[in-house]
Amino acid sequence: MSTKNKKLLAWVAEVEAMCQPDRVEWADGTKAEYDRLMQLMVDGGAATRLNDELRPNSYLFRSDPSDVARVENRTYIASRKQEDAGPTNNWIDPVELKKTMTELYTGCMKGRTMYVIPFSMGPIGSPISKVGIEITDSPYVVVNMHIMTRVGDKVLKHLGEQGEFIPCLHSVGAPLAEGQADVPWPCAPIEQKYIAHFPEENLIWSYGSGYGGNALLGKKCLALRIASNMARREGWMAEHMLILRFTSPEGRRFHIAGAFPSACGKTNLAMLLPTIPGWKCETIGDDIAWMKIGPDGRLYAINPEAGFFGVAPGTSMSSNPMAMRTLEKNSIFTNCALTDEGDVWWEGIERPCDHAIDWKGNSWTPVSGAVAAHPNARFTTPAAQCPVICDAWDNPAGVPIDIFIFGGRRTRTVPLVTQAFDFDHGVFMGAMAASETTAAALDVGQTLRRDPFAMLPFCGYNMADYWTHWFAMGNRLGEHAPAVFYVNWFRTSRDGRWLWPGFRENSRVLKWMCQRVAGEVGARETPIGNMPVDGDLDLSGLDIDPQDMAELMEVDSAAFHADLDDAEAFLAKFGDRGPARLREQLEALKRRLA
Ligand code: GTP
Ligand code: SPV
Ligand code: MN
Repeated sequence: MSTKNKKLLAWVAEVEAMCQPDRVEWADGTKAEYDRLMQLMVDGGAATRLNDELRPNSYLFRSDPSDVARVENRTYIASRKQEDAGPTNNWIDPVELKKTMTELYTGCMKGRTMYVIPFSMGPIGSPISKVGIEITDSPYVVVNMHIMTRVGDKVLKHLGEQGEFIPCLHSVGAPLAEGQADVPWPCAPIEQKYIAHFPEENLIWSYGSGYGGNALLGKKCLALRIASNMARREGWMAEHMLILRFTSPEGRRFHIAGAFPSACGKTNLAMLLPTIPGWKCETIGDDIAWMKIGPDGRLYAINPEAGFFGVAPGTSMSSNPMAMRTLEKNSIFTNCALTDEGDVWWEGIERPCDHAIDWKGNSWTPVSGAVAAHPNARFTTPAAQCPVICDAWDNPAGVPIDIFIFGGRRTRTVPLVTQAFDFDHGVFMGAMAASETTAAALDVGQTLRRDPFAMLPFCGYNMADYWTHWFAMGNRLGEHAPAVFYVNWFRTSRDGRWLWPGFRENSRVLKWMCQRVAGEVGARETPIGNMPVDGDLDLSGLDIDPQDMAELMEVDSAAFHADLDDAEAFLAKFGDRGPARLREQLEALKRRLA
């Protein structure tokens, strides 16, 4: 440990006194530390080292079957006033919540090591980056943070004696009594889990879960819920967006940021290997974008993360070859299946598997009648290993965004692609976005829900104020505001087939967007937005039924009308706090559909 930051030292001492760990270790971010913690977890039965010939330096973990995803019902925005959290967030008075959680935290690290992880979200020293300190009793969290963020002494050095940091406290909530043996995946029962945010103090307290966004606090808790608050106060944006660079055969570059809800295709699009000749895609980020207006008036984005925490099932050499190559080595797998050869396996990997150990640790065969990998099984892998990582991915200045894409999972109603008439209309599209729910959250059921800007679970304040902030950013950006598009890769036929091949073929839709921005193609105006003129969407070499294509491009006014009723009811939840410009957009759409 090498810091003289008084605030940090005081906070660590305070947490140590409360949580009562057996010992305290400061994470230095080195490979030696990573290897030592992995060995500790292999010895303790929490991790399995994979076959080094098939998957060098990689490990598999199986979580407790109750702790497999984010828990939205246990996620709280504890602002002083409830209306500042808004109708879409869970709220508890911060004083009350701290009291409840202090009781839980008292003695909660007994028998365990408390790790102090200094980390940077974004390149160290970038004007957009932030320093966080995560305190955790989970060595699994430490090794994941090594990959997902920039960890260690270099962060402490940058922080200095006076620097500001975001305190992130995490415990799995499973103290060990004297002599009590540990379990492979310690966690607390659901009613004791709290993923708490105190936005007015830039403070995060998480208790009871060891999984993903519940526990790796730099990600959803800091980089979205807390950062969205800071961004609004400071005039920038923290969004649930992938970032990519798309380059035309002539060498013209377009930077695209896309917001889709969890498990709706960000990682896949970010690493896209285009099927159309001459076009090139390079990855900058796959989940989160922090964006600030630059000196030239354009919007610059950085990826605050350093790794990908991606959905494993469905990832294959045909759907996402660049992800498959990224995770060939130095990766952590959670809740995937283990093959007899000592490699990982999951549904949709497009490799045969006759026998495996499933995510629950049981013997599995293809006729077992259950999935081998949990639907929210994940890989943690270093961004720098991605074969198509963009050379600008860790540029502290970021990349200038030309295009925003919104979207979600809609089996019906929503066509393949539409372009907003202008930025205000684009904000309306983002605000009214809806998606069918996925396995990325444990407790949201299987329904269609409104998920504005894919931020429903991640906006750390009143969503109505968030929309106002989007309009304010639009005002400031003016003619530099990115063009806005809405996509749906997930439309199905009446007999349940995907109508659009998706994945690598999505490059065709990106090409159309870039050509629109470059003024190379026109558009057909429809009530819901501008759509491709017949022949402009490049379908060359693609074997797609013209009937399916027609259905993908259809605008069903009656279905949109029904959707509008739902959107209107959603907007009504926010009362007068919802921006008038959003209601104007809604009325205008109604008139166009009539
Ligand atoms: P989070 O990490 O939870 O934020 O998810 P994400 O938005 O990065 O989603 P991801 O790219 O991991 O995709 C999630 C699931 O959607 C996977 O099972 C993919 O196979 C599937 N998927 C992604 N893109 C497409 C597509 O274009 N078409 C279809 N049909 N499925 C897709
Ligand atoms: C998401 O759910 O959007 C994720 C996974 O990216 S987690 O980090 O668990 O939030
Ligand atoms: Mn995500």
